Amino acid sequence: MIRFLTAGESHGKALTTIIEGFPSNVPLTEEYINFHLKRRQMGYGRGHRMKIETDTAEALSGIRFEKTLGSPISLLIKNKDWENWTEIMTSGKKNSEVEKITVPRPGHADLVGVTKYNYDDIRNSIDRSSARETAARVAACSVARSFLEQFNIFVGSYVESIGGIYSKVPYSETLFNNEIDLENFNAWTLSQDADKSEVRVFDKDQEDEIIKKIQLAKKNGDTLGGTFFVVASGVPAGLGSFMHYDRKLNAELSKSIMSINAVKAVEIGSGFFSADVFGSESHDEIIRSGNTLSRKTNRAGGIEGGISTGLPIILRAAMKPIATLMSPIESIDLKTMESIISRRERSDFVAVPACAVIAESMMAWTIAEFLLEKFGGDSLEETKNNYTTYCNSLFGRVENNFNAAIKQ
Ligand code: EPS
Repeated sequence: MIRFLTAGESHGKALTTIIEGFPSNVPLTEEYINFHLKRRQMGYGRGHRMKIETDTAEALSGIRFEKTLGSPISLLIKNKDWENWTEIMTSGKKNSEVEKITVPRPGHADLVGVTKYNYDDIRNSIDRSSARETAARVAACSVARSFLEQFNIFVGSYVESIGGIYSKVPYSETLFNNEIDLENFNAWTLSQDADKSEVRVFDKDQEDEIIKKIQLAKKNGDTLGGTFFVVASGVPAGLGSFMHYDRKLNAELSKSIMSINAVKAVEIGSGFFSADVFGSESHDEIIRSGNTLSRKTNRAGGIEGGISTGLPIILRAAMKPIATLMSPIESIDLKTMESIISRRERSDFVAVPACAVIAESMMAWTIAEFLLEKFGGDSLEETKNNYTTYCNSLFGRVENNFNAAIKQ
């Protein structure tokens, strides 16, 4: 029902996105989009490019008087760096002085790109496969975020580890054990806290250790990856389905996070841990909480049978180290087919904090997709009516269908 496309090369004129399918009357401003774009640019260990750019989206269509029109929304993010690349990235004639890149960086999309697209210059691979494209995604997904906020659905994230440095007090336990005030929990507060740290962690000692490790990586011309959590609160029970593989919320969420550059693993709830323990230690006991049904714990990460349970959605992902190394490793020069030390290219040393922000955006998009699939609507008001009717009858339905004799 909703979709977006992005276009743009990292060192081209601009990035653009077209977003289609959102109902009318969703509040949306350029400031709101730019706020999230700015968050994507932050984090200790980013490269020089982030000093050049101040990513801002210009709304070209689909928004009037700070509300969506229901028409396609198009956004433009200009690349300030373009002025330094006009010769190299021109859509016009090639200047014979522009050198071809012939040495692929291990771990990047350079070699697979030239092989698949029959390029004679690795620059063609580099520029579209660059994580710069995620700026357009964050802009596009801001529409989904703003839409979800109308339903009290919030998404937040924090970094769990960088370079193998974890906190001694893992916050994820609080989430899995439901040690939060579920009624009032707002996942955005996780981001608000995380954003106070240069590496988006909650633990000051861990932050210090991580920064030291990033400094070491920089000194050695090396890079680091890490893990992060993305959490959504306020998601009603009943999004997704077990009826078919591509209707499962967990499957689609994994796909959207896996689509982010350098993400190599995604886990829902206590994922890999649950593979090591007894069922009795893994599953969440069902309890009555007031007039609703809930779970004692949330190891399932808010999804059972591909359907949201009404508890926070908890997703964890791993990002591999950035592939561009300032002390490069071995590769092959495609011009000579001889072994050679790979080439340098300006890049980040660490981008895990930014990756978590991008993952928030992608999670928001996927949840918005499922919400709209379930509740439909051409205007925000229509979607809200459908949503409210459903939510009001949600738990009454179980009681009625099973003739529950409720002991007060
Ligand atoms: C990025 C822009 C890029 C890189 C980084 C992310 O800018 P440039 O290539 O001009 O330095 O800093 O891209 C990668 C890490 C990558 O591997 O492609 C951005 O806007 O996020």
